[in-house]
Amino acid sequence: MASLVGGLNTRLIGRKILYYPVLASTMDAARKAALDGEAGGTVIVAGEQTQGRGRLSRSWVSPRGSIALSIILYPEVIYLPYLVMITALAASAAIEGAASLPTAVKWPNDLIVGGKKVGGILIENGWDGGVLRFSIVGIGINVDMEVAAYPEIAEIAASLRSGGRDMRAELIRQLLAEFDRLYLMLPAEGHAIFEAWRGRLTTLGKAVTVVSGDQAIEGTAEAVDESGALRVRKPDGSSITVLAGDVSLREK
Ligand code: BT5
Repeated sequence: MASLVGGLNTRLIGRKILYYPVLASTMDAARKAALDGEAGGTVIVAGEQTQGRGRLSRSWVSPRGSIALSIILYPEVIYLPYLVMITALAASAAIEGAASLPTAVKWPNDLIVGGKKVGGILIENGWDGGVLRFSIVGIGINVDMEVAAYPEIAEIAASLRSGGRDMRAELIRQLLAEFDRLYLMLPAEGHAIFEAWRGRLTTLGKAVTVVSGDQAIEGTAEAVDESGALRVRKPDGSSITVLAGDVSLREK
């Protein structure tokens, strides 16, 4: 992991990086570490995950070579809406920097290259009564993954290609550096972060289907607000506001 830490000159994020060749999920390892009082900004990296997960108990394909990491944070509650925005901005900038590929963000948490999903973001918070104890920010990015080998995602996913160099380390370095920079701008610069995130979204103006449980609602993605929620205008003129944790979105 020395090559990962080398050159990383951050103030908070990645001051400590713990690398595990195999984990069930970096989310669980990070949660346990947070409960044990691990320092804020510590990053848990897995060489591969055997039970990587997405939102709503979906599974995340996370073989060797891909990026799977979780960042332990102890944020103020008012920071929470910005975490997914910061993560999306940092990850997309890092993909553009390390892989030289234009990267978009599909609301709420998909990293998109060439119209396909190359990465995803998962944020889990630890609450104690009404008190926020910690947040775990998880990021998965496909590197040198043979997407066709995984039928369940073959149609929707894509992978970055390292071309023999250590792209994974470079990408993680850039991601953590940018995350550090943005996170330390909170709370004062929250609005600027929101504006930058909104500018990266491919979703706005598109026809979408919002899927929640067995319900599917069609409409046009109209706007996002600073809480991160998406407003969808339905054909009858009424609108609904949906929160990131709860729904899937299909863009047409
Ligand atoms: C996400 O969930 O996109 C969040 C993924 C977060 C993964 C990271 S890896 C490090 C940390 N540790 C973990 O255990 N998780 C985090 P969601 O929006 O629910 O999307 C999940 C859906 O994406 C699945 O149902 C599949 O359709 C698809 N999918 C699964 N694996 C994929 C992959 N490797 N690439 C692209 N799409 C994938």
